[in-house]
Amino acid sequence: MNKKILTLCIIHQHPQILLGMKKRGHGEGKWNGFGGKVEEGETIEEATRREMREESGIEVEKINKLGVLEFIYQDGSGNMEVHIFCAKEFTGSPIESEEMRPKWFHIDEIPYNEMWPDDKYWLPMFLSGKKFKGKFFFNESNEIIDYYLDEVI
Ligand code: 8OG
Repeated sequence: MNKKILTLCIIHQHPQILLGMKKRGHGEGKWNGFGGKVEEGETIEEATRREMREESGIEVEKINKLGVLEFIYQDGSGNMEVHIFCAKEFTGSPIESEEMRPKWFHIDEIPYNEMWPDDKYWLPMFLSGKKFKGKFFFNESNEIIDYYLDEVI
């Protein structure tokens, strides 16, 4: 089965991060960073900037890749490889799009219960600026049945 390549970008302006409430599609009802599928002819970095612009209205120039995670689903929806970037600076102001409603969260008040279940494992590494790679296996109810996560030195 073909693996989908996706991007995810979180703005980190300490002590806050910018998340968005996903209003439709895959991950609806969850807080997440901004991102989506890499299109043909586009680099992963170009896709990261485009998705950020389309979903939140802001422009990011300098982005730093902190993680690569693979998600394996048993429901047959296809495997994914998500490239996770941190941006510290941006231009413009976050605005609500058809896909996302942006909101700043203090890093002590991250809504893990309303996020993808894997996020509580890797987001602390992200917040401390560590690089990581990992793999998460989900059952048909989208619960994690196995995972590994390693810091990349
Ligand atoms: O294009 P689409 O809206 O389907 O993109 C899905 C977005 O969700 C993309 O940014 C990648 C991201 N994403 C997953 N799985 C997970 C996950 O388990 N945790 C987090 N934080 N993001 C995920 O597809």
